[in-house]
Amino acid sequence: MPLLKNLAAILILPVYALASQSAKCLALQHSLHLQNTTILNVTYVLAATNVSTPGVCQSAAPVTAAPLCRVQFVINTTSSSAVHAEAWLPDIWFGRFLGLGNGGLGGCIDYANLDYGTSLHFAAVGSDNGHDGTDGSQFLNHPEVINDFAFRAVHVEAVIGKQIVQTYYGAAVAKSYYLGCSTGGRQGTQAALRFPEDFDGIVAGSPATDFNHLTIWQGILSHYVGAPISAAAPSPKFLSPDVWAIVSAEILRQCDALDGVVDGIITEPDECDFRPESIQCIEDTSTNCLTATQVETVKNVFTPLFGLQGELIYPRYSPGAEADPSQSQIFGGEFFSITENWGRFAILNVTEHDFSNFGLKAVAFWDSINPGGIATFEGDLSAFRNRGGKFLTYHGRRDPIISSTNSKRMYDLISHTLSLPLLDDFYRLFLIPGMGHCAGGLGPTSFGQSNGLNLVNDSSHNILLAMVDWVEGGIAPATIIGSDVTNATRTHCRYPMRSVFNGTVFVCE
Ligand SMILES: *[C@@H]1O[C@H](CO)[C@@H](O)[C@H](O)[C@H]1NC(C)=O
Ligand SMILES: *[C@@H]1O[C@H](CO)[C@@H](O)[C@H](O)[C@H]1NC(C)=O
Ligand SMILES: *[C@@H]1O[C@H](CO)[C@@H](O)[C@H](O)[C@H]1NC(C)=O
Ligand SMILES: *[C@@H]1O[C@H](CO)[C@@H](O)[C@H](O)[C@H]1NC(C)=O
Ligand SMILES: *[C@@H]1O[C@H](CO)[C@@H](O)[C@H](O)[C@H]1NC(C)=O
Ligand SMILES: *[C@@H]1O[C@H](CO)[C@@H](O)[C@H](O)[C@H]1NC(C)=O
Ligand SMILES: *[C@@H]1O[C@H](CO)[C@@H](O)[C@H](O)[C@H]1NC(C)=O
Ligand SMILES: *[C@@H]1O[C@H](CO)[C@@H](O)[C@H](O)[C@H]1NC(C)=O
Ligand SMILES: [Ca+2]
Repeated sequence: MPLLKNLAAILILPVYALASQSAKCLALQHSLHLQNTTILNVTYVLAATNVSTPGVCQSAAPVTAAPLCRVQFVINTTSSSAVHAEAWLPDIWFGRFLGLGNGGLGGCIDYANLDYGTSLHFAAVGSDNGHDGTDGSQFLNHPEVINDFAFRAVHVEAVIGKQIVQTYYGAAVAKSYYLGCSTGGRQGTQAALRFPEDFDGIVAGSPATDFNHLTIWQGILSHYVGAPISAAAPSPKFLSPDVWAIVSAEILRQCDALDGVVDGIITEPDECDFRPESIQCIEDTSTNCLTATQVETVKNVFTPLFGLQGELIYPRYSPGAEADPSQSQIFGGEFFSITENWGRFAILNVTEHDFSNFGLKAVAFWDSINPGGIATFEGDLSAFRNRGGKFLTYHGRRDPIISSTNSKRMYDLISHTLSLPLLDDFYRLFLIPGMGHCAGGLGPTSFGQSNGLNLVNDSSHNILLAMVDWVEGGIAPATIIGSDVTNATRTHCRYPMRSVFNGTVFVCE
């Protein structure tokens, strides 16, 4: 990586000066005077260890990239809201800032990627997204806590984080990056839309964009299988894991070979026109088949969600994604928890609510409230593009929580809004066949999108390093190569190119 080496030569700190570095770190406790901000603790982490962590999310986190300076702080965003955050500042710093996102409705500092970012010599900052915990209970009657979650936490993390970095190293941040997935993907998109100056390069995966519609769709999917299911009165709409396995086998029988390779991966699920009638029981006594009611459930799941006026609310669930174990979050029999939490605590402002009649009526109502402007479904990225910002996004085609088809829809919205047929000069979407939600799944799906997933440390295989090359060297990634634990690889394509089997390997056309 020539770029990394060049920057290193300029900005590397003298590692022999550990004692003075430690003193410089600890001095931050008193030397930092930042708007609305209280420094809670400063520690110099001398060698790889596990540090204890505040809050309810986890109790400890590994630090592998020591020595580094750990700064814990809180930013009062208003008189009724605050963002807790940590800056991890490695001794060997390449001049880069890395802001991190969150997941679900949390509330949890992304310690894994603080470790990842610092291991690549970024000064990394992560926040609790304005509340402590894994759910949305703290949104109740706290609109400013919702605002932190919807758009503000990542912004103050960038503004205050960069000031801490500058004070510590005595040099301004050279380039600023963002990394996040799922809710983190939505946060990165929101940053580009609302705070285009905050980041030079944004890596925003599997984004929860069009958030209100996404959560409504997830809730309606739960209803398709009869959720909430009670043991006393099981719903005939419900599919047990065994029955889902019959569905998945039939989906592969009908669609696996469409891409030319029978490998369990459906490269383009939007081309899979799945017909569940073939597995409907012929007689009530049949086994290894679905009842007519279950066939109806399955058809509903794999149909896009249309509104009361026939308008598209959200794309369909991807055939193949139902085989990912995390599908049980939506199809396991409970009403989807994020929809329930968001509905109760941010939309309706109640502690209890019966969601058994939840349906399309929610669309107009949730759209009208759109707490904190959470929707994140606008196409005007002109300010971000004009200031030279670069955006990389990716989405697993076997994502069991957020449909990857929505990332195509987002691309098309931006393309339409900016009147650009291709967004290649600043925005690239990589579709990842076989990948589940943010990572894992089937096939070579590791490409540096998160800690532990960069099996090969170079920019052709690592999307964060690819972003560095784009921002600092003007070299945009044409493809991204995924790896798996056996070091098998697959070249992933950017939309609207397609991944096509040429008789030997998949190539992008
Ligand atoms: C990746 O390579 C860079 C130099 O090219 C090196 O500084 C860094 O430590 C490597 N990171 C990992 C995780 O191997
Ligand atoms: C932040 O708010 C807390 C609670 O209201 C208050 O005690 C603290 O002084 C505030 N800190 C700053 C820096 O404004
Ligand atoms: C600051 O961090 C150190 C090291 O983790 C810990 O021992 C100490 O209790 C912390 N202090 C506060 C005020 O949290
Ligand atoms: C951190 O904790 C993990 C899990 O308990 C352990 O495997 C690892 O060795 C620890 N790392 C260090 C450096 O102590
Ligand atoms: C500090 O708080 C005030 C309002 O409480 C806000 O207007 C201002 O933007 C905040 N500054 C930062 C850096 O967050
Ligand atoms: C719930 O509270 C939010 C502010 O937190 C407000 O925008 C919304 O209108 C309220 N919902 C209802 C149903 O009143
Ligand atoms: C994969 O490649 C890495 C880096 O070249 C190597 O360290 C590792 O042993 C390889 N793993 C396998 C299973 O071959
Ligand atoms: C398929 O693509 C690979 C990689 O570009 C190339 O090496 C190979 O020759 C191609 N095979 C055919 C049959 O075109
Ligand atoms: Ca296939």
